[in-house]
Amino acid sequence: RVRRAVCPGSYDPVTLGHLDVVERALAVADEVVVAVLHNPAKRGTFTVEERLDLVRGALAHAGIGDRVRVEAFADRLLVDVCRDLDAGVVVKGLRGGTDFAYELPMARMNRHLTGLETVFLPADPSLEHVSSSLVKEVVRYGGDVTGLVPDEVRDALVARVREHG
Ligand code: COD
Repeated sequence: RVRRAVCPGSYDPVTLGHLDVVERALAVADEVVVAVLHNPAKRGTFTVEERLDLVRGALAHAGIGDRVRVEAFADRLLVDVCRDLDAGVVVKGLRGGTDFAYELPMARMNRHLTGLETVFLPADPSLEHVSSSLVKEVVRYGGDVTGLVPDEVRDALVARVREHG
C-alpha cells in the first residue's frame, strides 16, 4: 500500500469513469491527489477553475472526498508533479487496447525519467465507453449523458453548448 497516489488527467470535464478510478485508487493508496493538468495556451471546454469545482462537487456528492485532494498543474511533466507532491505512484484506468497503446509508452517514459511507477486499473465494463470527448460530442448533438457524468456536469455541459450555439 502506498501513501499517496496521483490520478492525472485533463478532466474536461470529469466523468463517472474518472470518479470510479479515483475511488478505486483509494484501495491502493492512503491518499489520492486528482491532478488536473492543463495547457494554459489551449482553451478547453471548461476553465481550470470550473474543472476543479466540478471534480470537487462530484467527489463530495459521491461521498469519496475524504482522502482525496484536487489540484491544478499548468503544463508540467507528470514526474515533476509527482515529485513535488511526494507521490509514489500514478493510478490510471484502462478502457481497452487503445488506452493501453497510448499509456504504455508514457508509463515507461515516466519510469525512465524518475522511477515513477504506474498502476493500471481495468475500467469498469459499464463505463468503458465513457470519455470526456465522447460525452461532449453526445451533448453537442443533443443526446442525453445522464448516468455517464454527474448530473451537475451534465447540466454544465448542456449550458455550455447552448452558450456556444
Ligand atoms: N474508465 C476508466 N478510466 C478512465 C475513464 C473510464 N471511462 N475515463 C478516463 N479514465 C482515466 C484514464 O486513466 C485516463 O488516463 C485518465 O482517466 C484521464 O483521462 P483524461 O481524458 O481526463 O486525460 P488525458 O488523457 O487528456 O490526460 C493525459 C495526461 C494529462 C495524464 C498526460 O498527457 C500527461 O501525463 N501529461 C503531462 C505531461 C507529461 O508528463 N508528458 C510526458 C508523459 S511520458
